[in-house]
Amino acid sequence: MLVLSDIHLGTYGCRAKELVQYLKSVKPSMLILNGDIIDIWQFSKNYFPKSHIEVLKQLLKIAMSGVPIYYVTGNHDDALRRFSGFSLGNFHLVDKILLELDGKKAWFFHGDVFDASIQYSKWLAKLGGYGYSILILTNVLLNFILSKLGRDKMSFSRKIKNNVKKAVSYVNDFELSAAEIAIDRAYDYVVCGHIHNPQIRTIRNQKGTVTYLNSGDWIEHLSALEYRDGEWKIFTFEKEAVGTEKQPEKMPQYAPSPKELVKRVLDTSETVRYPAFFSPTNKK
Ligand SMILES: [Mn+2]
Repeated sequence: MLVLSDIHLGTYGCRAKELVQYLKSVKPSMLILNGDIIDIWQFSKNYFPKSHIEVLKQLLKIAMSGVPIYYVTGNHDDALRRFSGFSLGNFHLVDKILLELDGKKAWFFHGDVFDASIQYSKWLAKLGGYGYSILILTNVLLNFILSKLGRDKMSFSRKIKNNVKKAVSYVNDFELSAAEIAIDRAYDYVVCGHIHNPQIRTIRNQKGTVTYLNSGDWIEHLSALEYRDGEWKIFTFEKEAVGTEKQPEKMPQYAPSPKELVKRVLDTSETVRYPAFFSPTNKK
């Protein structure tokens, strides 16, 4: 079984080429996509390069081969949540999975349910790479106004630094929250994504023990969770092996020119026959 999360297709940070290489190298018996696969928040129709389409192609290939796929919704693809429960063949769209895994109970969900400050981070995330410069500019402007009003200056960046300190404890709080509920419910494994922090860790409290797992992400850690013969393992892509490309990829040309479209529509070189594949007389 393979667990992937936080791929963030459609964003500049997504390391799609490496992921394609990884997907080509594995043959999972089951695939769990644990949220934030296609980044619908930050999705821009101006950025969806070939390698991102290739990721979708590889996922489709796995689906077509009959492997059960569970797409667990995350906060960056929360637009899909209104379709939760949708199934098509071996593909299932869900908000969580309870899985019996070699006699043990495993609980999979993305993890943004713990994120109380989600609205704030959503706002910051949308600003993306420009976020910091916009922040500084706003700060300069604000301090100008404050000084005109004869009031004290404020520092946004100090506030952000404090937030980074908080972020460290946030990861720990997240892991403990997930583990605590999982222990209460007597699960053996709790598997999340969301915080971009690959992890396999045993967490204990007065009530019991659970194994907390996180599949990490494909922006920074290039990681996945692999389960085989009762054993969990974190896979990490060797970045050195591929050579990182800094240059943004060229976009494929989607839309044909009007002239090209006319040529395509009038083209007679291919004919589709009906009935072709589904007629019993055509069966060998
Ligand atoms: Mn997330």
